[in-house]
Amino acid sequence: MKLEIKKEVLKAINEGKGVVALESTIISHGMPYPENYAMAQKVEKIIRDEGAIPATIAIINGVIKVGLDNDELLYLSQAPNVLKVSKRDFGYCVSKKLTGATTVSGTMIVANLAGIKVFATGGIGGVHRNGENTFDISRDLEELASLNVAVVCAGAKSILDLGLTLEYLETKGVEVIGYKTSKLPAFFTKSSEFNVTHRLDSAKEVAALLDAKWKLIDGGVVVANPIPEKDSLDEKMINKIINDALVEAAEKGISGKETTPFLLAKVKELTEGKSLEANLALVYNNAKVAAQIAKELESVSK
Ligand code: PSU
Ligand code: MN
Repeated sequence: MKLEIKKEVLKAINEGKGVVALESTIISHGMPYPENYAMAQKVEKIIRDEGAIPATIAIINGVIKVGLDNDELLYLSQAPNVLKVSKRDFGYCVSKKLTGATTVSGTMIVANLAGIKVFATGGIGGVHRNGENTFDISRDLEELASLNVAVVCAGAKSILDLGLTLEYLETKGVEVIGYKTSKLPAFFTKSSEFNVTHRLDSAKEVAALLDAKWKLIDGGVVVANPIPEKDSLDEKMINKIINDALVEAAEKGISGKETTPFLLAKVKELTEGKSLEANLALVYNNAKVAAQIAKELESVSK
């Protein structure tokens, strides 16, 4: 695949400076305009404030971009019919010269080709509830299985089956690190009933783990960073809303790649915007930790 890497990003990669990849499905499908545009700019600023370089990844008119300028961010935030691009969509999107927003899996593929090791997002995809029957398992988990990219996220939403998601990640050999926690965060809430594989308490330790792992074996790492306490939502309220959203999705026969965007939009609607605020807070928190890890990696891998 041919990539167009923004100048400052390429320079940072070549000099071994900290770079943080950012996905774009969260912009096009995860949040409404104008909040999505403000979010996309603010995460980049947070990363810069930590001394690292942000690289938002997307496909603009068929060109795979690593690092977007402000006009491109704005375009992606407003453009109708932006394609949601996971691994299976690259050929179509590029050959038809379409605009596409990369999911966690799509972003990992591009980040890996560009040589970016750290990636910040909100939540990863996973095994959907009833996935044992529908086979609805996000491609995100396959890319985590094989690519040397660390994904800093707030765990996964309980629109998914978190237990099955962890089992799948274990089968695929993905280390799921709790950042200052032993419990898997559940996106809107700080924890779930599930344990992570290992807990680490600093960006330095995470960087050391990545370095040690990648000297031996290939594969992704999940850095599960809980939403800050003050921003987390009430667990009972959010669980009820997620259940209602799941019932509605089943009634409407939503399936395939529409499932996750449908559930996200429904949760947002039913929480009257509270979920959006929480979503923003956790993304900013993840960007900060990802930038710190990227900075620590600068010294560790020399
Ligand atoms: N979960 C969220 N917010 C998101 C997504 C997931 O809480 O924006 C997006 C990410 O881009 C993720 C994708 O990679 O949805 C997963 O989609 P699917 O379940 O269709 O694989
Ligand atoms: Mn799916």
